[in-house]
Amino acid sequence: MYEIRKSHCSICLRKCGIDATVEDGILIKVEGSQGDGPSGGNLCVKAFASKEYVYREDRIQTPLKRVGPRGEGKFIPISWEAAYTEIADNLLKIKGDEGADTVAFYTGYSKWYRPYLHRLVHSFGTLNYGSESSSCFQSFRMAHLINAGTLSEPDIGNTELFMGWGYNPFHNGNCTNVKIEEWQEKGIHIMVIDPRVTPAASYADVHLRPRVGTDGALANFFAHYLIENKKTDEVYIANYVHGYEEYKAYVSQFTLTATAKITGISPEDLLEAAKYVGRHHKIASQLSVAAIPHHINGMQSCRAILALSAITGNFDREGGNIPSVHPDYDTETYSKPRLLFEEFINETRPVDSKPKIGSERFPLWSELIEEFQAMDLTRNIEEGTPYPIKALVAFGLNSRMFPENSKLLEAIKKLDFYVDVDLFYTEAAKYADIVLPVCTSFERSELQMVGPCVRYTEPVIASLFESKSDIDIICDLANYLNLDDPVLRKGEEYCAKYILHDVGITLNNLKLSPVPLKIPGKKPYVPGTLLARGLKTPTHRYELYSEIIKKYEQDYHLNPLPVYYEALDPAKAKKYPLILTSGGRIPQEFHSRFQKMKWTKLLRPYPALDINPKDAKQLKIKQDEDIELTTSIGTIKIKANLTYMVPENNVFMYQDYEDADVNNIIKNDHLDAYSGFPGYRTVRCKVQKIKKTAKPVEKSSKIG
Ligand SMILES: Nc1nc2c(c(=O)[nH]1)N[C@H]1C(S)=C(S)[C@@H](COP(=O)(O)OP(=O)(O)OC[C@H]3O[C@@H](n4cnc5c(=O)[nH]c(N)nc54)[C@H](O)[C@@H]3O)O[C@H]1N2
Ligand SMILES: Nc1nc2c(c(=O)[nH]1)N[C@H]1C(S)=C(S)[C@@H](COP(=O)(O)OP(=O)(O)OC[C@H]3O[C@@H](n4cnc5c(=O)[nH]c(N)nc54)[C@H](O)[C@@H]3O)O[C@H]1N2
Ligand code: SF4
Ligand SMILES: [Mo]
Repeated sequence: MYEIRKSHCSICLRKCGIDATVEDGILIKVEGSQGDGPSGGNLCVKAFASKEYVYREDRIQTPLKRVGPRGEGKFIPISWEAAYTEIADNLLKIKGDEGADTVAFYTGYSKWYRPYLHRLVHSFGTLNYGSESSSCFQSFRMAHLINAGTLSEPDIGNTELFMGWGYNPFHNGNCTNVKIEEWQEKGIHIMVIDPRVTPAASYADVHLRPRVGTDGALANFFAHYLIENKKTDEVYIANYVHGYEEYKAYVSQFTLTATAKITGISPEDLLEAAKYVGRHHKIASQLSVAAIPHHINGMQSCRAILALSAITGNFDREGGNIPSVHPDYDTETYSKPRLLFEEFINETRPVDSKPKIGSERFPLWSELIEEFQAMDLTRNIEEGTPYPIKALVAFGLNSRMFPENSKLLEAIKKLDFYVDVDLFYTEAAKYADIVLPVCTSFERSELQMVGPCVRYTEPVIASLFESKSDIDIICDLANYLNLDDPVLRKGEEYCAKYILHDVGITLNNLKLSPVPLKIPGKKPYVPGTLLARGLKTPTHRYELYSEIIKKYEQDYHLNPLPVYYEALDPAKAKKYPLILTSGGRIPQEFHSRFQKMKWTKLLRPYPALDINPKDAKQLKIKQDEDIELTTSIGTIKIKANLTYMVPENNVFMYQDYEDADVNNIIKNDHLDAYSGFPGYRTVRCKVQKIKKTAKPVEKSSKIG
């Protein structure tokens, strides 16, 4: 007997609805769920691989206790009771001896349990909660907060020109929001700014291909052109913008000639593009939360791009960039009623904690972001300053996402105690004292926002082996640690009811509904509201000159204007003539998670470096040939993929390959001083074919 049950995909953020076919307690098929979630019943290749994902052979089956040296991977299975007791004993001892702040809590990409983990960290008594967002999204958010005090998103449906900076939705979540054809039918013009030729670029009316990491210069050039040619909105600027004169003076250096030299785009194309932008009034911009910030000038480039919406009068205006409704942030702009995630997280926030990890090195990050900057973790453990981290509790730590990750693993060896909670038996798990097994979205309950709706999915199969849901583990830990947190200690459903408190939907309503329920009485945001009320910046205006950054100008040499500076790593250009850009998404991979998936691996079975055929010809490299990719700190072996999609002198590859770990050859101090983000996408390198060494002639032992 089979049954179709409602579930959802939890691989990426989009939470596409799934109709799961289950037979005798086994997941046998997944299909998109019509009318559930933004995908409208579509699923991408990753969700279609759900069955293999759920039943992957390397899933952790029971709690484990390490018995060999860290990293060797020798464990014995133990009971949940024994694992929890050991964790609680160790963490409470470290807290008692050294203070709660010496325990760091970390989460990898998964977002669904984050408010619960964040609350646990607060209840434990520290602010040392960090995540993969030290390399994703938050730098983009910082730029928004600095400029406008809030996140914003493009109002594409009402715009005249959509500018997509590092925009290729076909590869990052393709089953959902690719509406380019619809927009074009409505007469919306599209400009894509991407060094590569991509599916999205192929639709663009204008495709600009700047050298990677030079978007800030391009944006400042557009600003200079618009100002010079009186294409700005002077009334808007006078009423709502701060620092315009300083900005105007600064961007004047981005002349046609200077910008052509920086970006590699010809002066003629630059001028054409600027004129094209200037012909439009309503302009909406979207920028990648990864590709633009993943340079050491990334935060300021985001600011420079966003600034265009202020000088053209497009911020908080219909058809421009509208303050956005992010469920986890921006309580002010998030239209009510809403889920109480923010209150849930902050109710137990400690008041007398030490500054978060990375505060001394990245004070701007520390002021704006509610997390520690994880790119400072390795240094902190090694140097023990300003105070030492003694223990790490990680939910899904994929060490391979960190630059020079072998150093992170070495540092982890020095910790007094380390717990890792994951689905799979990863490299980082091998270093843990205790490893806990979690289950997939098909095996757990979960409350979540899906656009303007809320949904509660329940398990469609029993959790495999002895695995548990992350939230159950977090609530159990609150009990074993004897925390003064009655909410968390009452378990997942009680917490869900707390979070739902204000929206007029009960948990029972949700359990009975096959589709997500719209939050009643939720009012859509009216553009202009925030401008009229005054922005949440120090001057209550849109800050082209940032009063927040000004505080760090003298001691940290941070610049309050959206300045452009070179992003390439300073290795010698002569020795490393090519630029390495690692990270462009490929549809069938998802960071570390699909590396061992046989089905999706069929689409690209081995790690490959995309290289322009002209560069390949010069290097005498052929398609699929084995090559070496070398940076100033190391070499990996990989196969060549010859493609005109990538520009000359610039090689691209995806990250997270076990046998070709690109992040391990990127220096861990190649970081953005404003955000702490790694410069994954502007690294000097060289490529060469692997010289076939002649096989040594074996000496015969029988000398005749
Ligand atoms: N299939 C799949 N989907 C994913 C993920 C995944 O791993 N696999 N990861 C998820 C995550 S965590 C994230 S953050 C998002 C990221 O998703 P995206 O924001 O789409 O990021 P990328 O695909 O890395 O880059 C988008 C485009 O930016 C271009 N680009 C690279 N460098 C530059 C630059 O300096 N300037 C400009 N203008 N363009 C540049 C690239 O060529 C690429 O075409 O995807 C999410 N979705
Ligand atoms: N070179 C380069 N490096 C990059 C990037 C790049 O573009 N280029 N992108 C950066 C970005 S944007 C991101 S977001 C990061 C990727 O962020 P990562 O954190 O590296 O992402 P994943 O590998 O998807 O997941 C991390 C771990 O979580 C585990 N996991 C999966 N689901 C769950 C769950 O429900 N519970 C628990 N406890 N664990 C779970 C996975 O098995 C994995 O071990 O990589 C960053 N690194
Ligand atoms: S876009 Fe793909 S991976 Fe992301 S939730 Fe939807 S089906 Fe899953
Ligand atoms: Mo990301």
